Amino acid sequence: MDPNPQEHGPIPINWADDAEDPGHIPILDFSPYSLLKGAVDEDQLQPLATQLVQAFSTVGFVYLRNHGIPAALVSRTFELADKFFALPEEVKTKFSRPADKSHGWVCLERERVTMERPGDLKEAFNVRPPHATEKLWPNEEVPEFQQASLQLYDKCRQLSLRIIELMARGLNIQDKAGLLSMHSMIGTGPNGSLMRTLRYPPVPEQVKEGQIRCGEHTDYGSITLLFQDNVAGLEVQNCDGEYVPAPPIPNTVVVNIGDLMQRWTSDKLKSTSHRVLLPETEEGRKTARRSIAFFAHPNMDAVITCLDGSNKYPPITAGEYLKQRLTATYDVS
Ligand SMILES: O=C(O)CCC(=O)C(=O)O
Repeated sequence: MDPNPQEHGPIPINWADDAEDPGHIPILDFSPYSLLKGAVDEDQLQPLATQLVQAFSTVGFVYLRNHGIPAALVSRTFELADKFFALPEEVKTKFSRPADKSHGWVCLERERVTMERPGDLKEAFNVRPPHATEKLWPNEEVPEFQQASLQLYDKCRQLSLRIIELMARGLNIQDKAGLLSMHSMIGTGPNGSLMRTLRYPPVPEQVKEGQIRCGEHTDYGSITLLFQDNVAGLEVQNCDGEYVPAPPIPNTVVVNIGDLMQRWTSDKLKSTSHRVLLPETEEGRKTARRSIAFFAHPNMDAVITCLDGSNKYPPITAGEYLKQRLTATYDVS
């Protein structure tokens, strides 16, 4: 495997031009490349790769079944995150995300993912192993949270790499190993990949004008994995630009393309806008919603150069791109 493929110029790519607009979010069976699968049957991977690229080049989102991340680990992480979020504000503050790091607690309304709206009605606990010091884990208050979070982070890392590998196959990228090696430091080194447990509390009596649970946005990186609890709310823009529900489907993970991957593939794969509105019913407004998102990013020093050699976008390092996007999200004053 070439450790620095980005130094060797664009990776050749042959685009398939026959993708159809499915008009909804496809649900794909990932069992041929499940994390639980011992021996992989290569013949079964190509159809899955084609379906993935078809979905990502149209709606930009898929649901995957049979992905191999244990449901029990996801539920356990949700439960432990609930315990953390239930702690008093002054305790959670001890674990606040430092300004120069991505790991730690992010309080309600701290993030504004769209400039047109006030801060989101959500709180989050970010997990970014290279930025996590022991002091930033609530090990006394919620003893197993760190272990479960790190286990889930690693499963998400493994699944993301399998998805990226299949995308490279589906796109006919010759140097598939090169694309993968640009994600080699997820969780271990200079790489912006982040997992976050999210909690959208019951909607307060007073909300600011235009305030919702998570404003319209696209994700920044390569791909995102999203586990939803059983409370609806996620909406995804369809090919006509309308937001349509992406409801929770048990034992699936939602996967979508991020902006950097769209740029990398010269807009072949779509980074689609999504949001979480406030529930309309009184019952819904009293109910909290939870999700866990894993944002897979390339290594910070990976130079993102259009894979088709088109130079549609100038090369940029993943690190510089992430810095620009994070500054826009957090500098809300
Ligand atoms: O909670 C959700 O369903 C969506 C979260 C999301 O889009 C994000 O955190 O970027």
